[in-house]
Amino acid sequence: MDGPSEKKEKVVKEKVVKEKGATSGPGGKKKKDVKKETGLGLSVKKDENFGEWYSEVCKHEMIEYYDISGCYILRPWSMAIWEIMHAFFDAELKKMKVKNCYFPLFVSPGALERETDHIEGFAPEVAWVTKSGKSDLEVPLAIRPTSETVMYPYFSKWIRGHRDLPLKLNQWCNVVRWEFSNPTPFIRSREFLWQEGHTAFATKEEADEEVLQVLELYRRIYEEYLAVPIVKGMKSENEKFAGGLYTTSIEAFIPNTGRGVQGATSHCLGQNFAKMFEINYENEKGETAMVWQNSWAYTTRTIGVMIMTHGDDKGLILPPKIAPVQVVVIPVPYKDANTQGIFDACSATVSALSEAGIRAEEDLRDNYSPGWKYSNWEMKGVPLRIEIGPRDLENDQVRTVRRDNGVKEDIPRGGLVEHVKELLVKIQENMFEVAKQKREACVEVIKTWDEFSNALKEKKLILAPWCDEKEVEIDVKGRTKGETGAAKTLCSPFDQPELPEGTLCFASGKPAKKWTYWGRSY
Ligand code: 87F
Repeated sequence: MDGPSEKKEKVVKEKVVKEKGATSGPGGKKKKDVKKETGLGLSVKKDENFGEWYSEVCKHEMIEYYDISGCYILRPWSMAIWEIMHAFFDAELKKMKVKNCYFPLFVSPGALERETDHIEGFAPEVAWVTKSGKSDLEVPLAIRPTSETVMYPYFSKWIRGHRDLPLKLNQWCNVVRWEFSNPTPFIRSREFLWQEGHTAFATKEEADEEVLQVLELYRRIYEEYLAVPIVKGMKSENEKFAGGLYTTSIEAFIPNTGRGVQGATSHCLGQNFAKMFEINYENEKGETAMVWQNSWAYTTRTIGVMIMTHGDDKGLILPPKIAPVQVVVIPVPYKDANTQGIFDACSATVSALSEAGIRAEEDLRDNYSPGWKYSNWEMKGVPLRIEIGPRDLENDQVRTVRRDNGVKEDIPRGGLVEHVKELLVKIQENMFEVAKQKREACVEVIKTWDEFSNALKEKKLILAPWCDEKEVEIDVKGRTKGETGAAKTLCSPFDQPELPEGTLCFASGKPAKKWTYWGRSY
């Protein structure tokens, strides 16, 4: 259903002239560059050069690279995805009676150093402001890498009696961690957006319950919204947040690179911070008691995991539930056709869909051919395209084209809204199922060191019986160190397969205590 080809050619030329004027001096552009600038297709395939593929997909309206390494501009298309996740999660937090707040960006050295144990390992990543204008600041200020040391002095001030508990706060903000390893848009950036929840309870039981309640919300973001399958589990001693008691996480897996990726974490901090920051209260018996605390976060990394999971050689594929535009309606006029009639049918379709709560948009631009528009919206990942041409107008129908599997259907215009609703649900489910099957195909259950080494070479998500000893994990890390990073534990899944009596640890030969996922990771 492409439009006339001369028109497409003309558009290509116009775009190139514009770009040339804006970005380069005299002299022609190479053919590949022309292709890129027009937005028609990617220059590399996902399976051939994953890194370059990912960067090209991100650069298509999600991200703009910035002149500071590791910092990226989130363009409206990715910001809109973040906002949809924000709306879901924020509403859930309100149901849990968590209150939003905002603490300052800057941390005084005194506050930061008050808690040395957990900060120690992270110190090289803390960015500092040392000057205002040309003069040195009297006291340099840290930029928050996380807000424990910012918030907890005030928890100590605000919590006095048992009636002040539980205290459940959340903030949506940016944080800065001056990473040195390989920056990647969304996945590892020096500044990123997140929500950080910090809560305090009278009892450990309440804290334990909330850890899992929040982890379940994180699972829902990944599985129900982003259509990314995850594993819920417990972090090892070596991988948990050092300042806390235990860390739970959800873990995703990227088949193309064979790497695990931590999707979000929910920590029980125990009473460690309460001790350091003197967060005490008077209990019902009039005695002084210490609070139990949790903290939990998910970040804009979610978007990167989703892109990596679903994208294909045509670009992004967005699950309907997080797509800023769920349906794009494109007119396909021919020279002698009733162009106005087609345009009106497009607008009427968008109105009907919008009224039903579907995020729909029309693309009536007259300086792009239908074919160019198809590619452009495919690249942006819009889950469903509706085409309306002269024949469709005549037959009172539209053509739907699914982004996830390319399936085309001609649908009568009566009943379209219901049909589109169903299609969006099907696309969402199919994307999750396909992603799950791809991940399942990567899981390898191993019993011995040799099997482990081979599975690692084959980029598998490894499930292994383990003795759960910190030294053994450190040893495995040492033995697998290479250019692509060492293997480590991802998590011990809550959903444990049976561990027969006498099963031995794959790495130490000691009795195994649990099944644990291992792999290289982001
Ligand atoms: C980098 C620099 C300084 C991670 C850091 O996961 C400090 C830190 O404390 C740091 N990188 N962390 C751990 C963050 C733990 C915790 N904070 C609240 C969370 C959830 C949200």
